[in-house]
Amino acid sequence: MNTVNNLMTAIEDTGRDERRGGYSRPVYSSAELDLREWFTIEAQQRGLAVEQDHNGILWAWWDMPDDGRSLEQTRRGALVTGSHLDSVPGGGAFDGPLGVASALAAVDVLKSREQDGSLQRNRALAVAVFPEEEGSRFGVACLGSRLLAGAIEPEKALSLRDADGNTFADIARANGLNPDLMGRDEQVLARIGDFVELHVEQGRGLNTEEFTDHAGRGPAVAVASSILGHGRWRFSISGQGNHAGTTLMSDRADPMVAAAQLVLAVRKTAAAQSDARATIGRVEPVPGGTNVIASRVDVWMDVRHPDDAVTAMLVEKIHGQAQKVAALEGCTVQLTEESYSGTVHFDSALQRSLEQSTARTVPGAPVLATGAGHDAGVLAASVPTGMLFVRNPSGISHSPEEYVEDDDARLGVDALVDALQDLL
Ligand code: HGY
Ligand code: MN
Ligand code: MN
Repeated sequence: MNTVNNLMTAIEDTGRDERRGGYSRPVYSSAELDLREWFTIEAQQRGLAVEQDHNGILWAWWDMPDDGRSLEQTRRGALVTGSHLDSVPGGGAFDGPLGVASALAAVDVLKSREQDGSLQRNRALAVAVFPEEEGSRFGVACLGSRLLAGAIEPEKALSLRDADGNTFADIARANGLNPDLMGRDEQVLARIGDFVELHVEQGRGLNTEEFTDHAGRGPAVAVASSILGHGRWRFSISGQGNHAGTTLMSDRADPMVAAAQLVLAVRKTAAAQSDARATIGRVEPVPGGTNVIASRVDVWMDVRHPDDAVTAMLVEKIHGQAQKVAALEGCTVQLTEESYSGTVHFDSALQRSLEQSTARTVPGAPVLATGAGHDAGVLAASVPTGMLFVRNPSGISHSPEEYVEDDDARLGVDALVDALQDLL
């Protein structure tokens, strides 16, 4: 059977982005569909029963031996692990797929332990793959888990559009889903007793001096404690589209100028607020011609802070600054909140279990908060969830430079196996 490194090698050419570098695997793109196919085959080769639910989430079931109960009864309160396969544009190889590959590799070990009698299972296990975790195609992060948990109205989700104007409803339908059946799914939620997601660490929490041993490398695995509250907002700045050559500098209402000042204001405001993070990573001028003064510029902002009230205050402050710089340029600005997830503290009992099992496998494994959002964060409102992080030497993520060393990936699987065994 494949180890986690073989599994990751098998998909290392899927969805490569020659222009940006790294990988671009938007949900329901050919690249992500190829990864779904890879997952389905690998899971079926392990004897797992693969199903897709109404929200497009894949579930690979390691069911219990037949004991007279119905299949549905044996699946209630199951142990679930897994992650996502979609990526940000030009993303790294590990964000998402490492959790899925590690779950498959963990099933190999757990199955062999059941065979040799060192594992007595009390419940079913499932490996889940959540669609649109990054929100890169339809703009809302964790769209699949939000639909499952009822954290987004199906109508809003179905009307989301991608850059080509396709609605999520159309794309879901084209991929065999029935939009009318999407939304909170009590039956699927009842099957999740605990959800444990392994994920590449997306910061330097495992590489600071504090955790570095004599070999200059800290422990390879950490247990998650919380997820920073985070949201996405869109500023639409409108001015007067015009000719770059015939329009005098004194005759302009150029939204690009206001957008540039907004970017600087966001950096300044967030840098002045401890623990805050605010980013503008996407600016789209309309029409976007070199010899054209834009008529409109859309600017997307990502703001995060442990205290939801502070996040709201920061957004308000930046909104005021946007209105000011827009007015100075003879432009107008409209602000739209696209998504928001409050700060999440993981289930304390599950976190303790993960700490105990991880202490056996990776002594000194720390407990880390994360600034990155995850499906485990969205599901935390409905079921107990927890996370394990695997060392990323540079801490860089959402970038082609995201990296996990083979040995650390294997240690991550060892930690996941022990964590799942304790919970099974
Ligand atoms: O944006 C995030 O934090 C996550 O990677 N979706
Ligand atoms: Mn990500
Ligand atoms: Mn991720």
